[in-house]
Amino acid sequence: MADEIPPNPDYKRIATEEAWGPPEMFQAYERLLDEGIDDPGFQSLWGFYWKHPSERASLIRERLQDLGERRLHDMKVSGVDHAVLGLTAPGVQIFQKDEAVELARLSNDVLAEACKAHPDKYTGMAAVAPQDPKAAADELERAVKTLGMKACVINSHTHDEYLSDQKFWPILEACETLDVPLYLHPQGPSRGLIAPLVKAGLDGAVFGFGVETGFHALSMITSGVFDRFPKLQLILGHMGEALPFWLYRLDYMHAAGIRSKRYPHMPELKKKVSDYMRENVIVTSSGMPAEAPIRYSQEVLGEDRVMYAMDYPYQYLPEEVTMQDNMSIGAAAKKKFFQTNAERVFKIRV
Ligand code: 1DF
Ligand code: MN
Repeated sequence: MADEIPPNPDYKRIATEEAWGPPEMFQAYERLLDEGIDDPGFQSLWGFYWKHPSERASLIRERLQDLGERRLHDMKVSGVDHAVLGLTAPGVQIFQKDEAVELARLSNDVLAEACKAHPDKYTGMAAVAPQDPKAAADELERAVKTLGMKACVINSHTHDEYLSDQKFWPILEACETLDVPLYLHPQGPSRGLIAPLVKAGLDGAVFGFGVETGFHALSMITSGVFDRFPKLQLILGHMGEALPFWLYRLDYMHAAGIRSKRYPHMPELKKKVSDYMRENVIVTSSGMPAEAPIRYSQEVLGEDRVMYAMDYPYQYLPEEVTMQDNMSIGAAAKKKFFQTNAERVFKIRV
């Protein structure tokens, strides 16, 4: 095995998009697959990871379900000091309402136990069932106030519906009131987006996740979510699902569309799209350990809005930690990237 990556004397490494899941949820995934569930994104993703004999699929099945020695060992090997954990995609969002609500509670209880057993190693993000927005808001409150969770994670669309839809806004209101960020994590593209992507083999993390989740985040901005909830902080993985690269065009074309009233239902916003990106969005380097997009995002969003993430176990490559250690950015910016931005965003001290 490769040498262990030693601790860095200048900063702790806090990985902010680390995935896990309880056996109970995966058993329920298996049942959905065996029933032949009509959901192309889920079939593509979990038909592979749960059923496939390849080394990648079996390692991921095992690693996801471990919140103990194996995960802690892998963190040590890769020099990750602390992991912010979220229920893997699509979490409970694939189930019907009652099962989703129940499994969200179970997941949060299990994750809270692990965080309590290893407070120096783990921080938890709460899973919720958007299928029942009121129950989701209540569960988030329970998870934050009694289980000590520090964020809410939602794995993009829920049965093809997006958080731009006001029926979900009680969840966003709860995030704002409880003062916890919302990690909008990818899952497979919704029914209306996915067909050509699956056909090309590009619906997954390779590209389709970003299409789905970048669109989702943008539609939250353009539907006025952040005018209604100005303090809400949205975390996006994968270098902001490419949105930072688009800022100029988004500002120009969004304003042009509004000016000409092309879509009568589209609201005028108080600010430019890029203003919300700079005031309400934080991005992480999950899956994107490359220096150029990290530096670019720091430049356009600010050094306080770019955080490190590994995306264990989907992209468990210790050498990617070294790549990011070695970036030619200043010591202060690097400490923000690896440590202090995450400490501020999740209100933790590592
Ligand atoms: C994959 C990637 C799967 C990510 C994930 O959850 C995930 C993958 C199911 O490689 O299929 O979280 N990711 O965030 O890049
Ligand atoms: Mn991920």
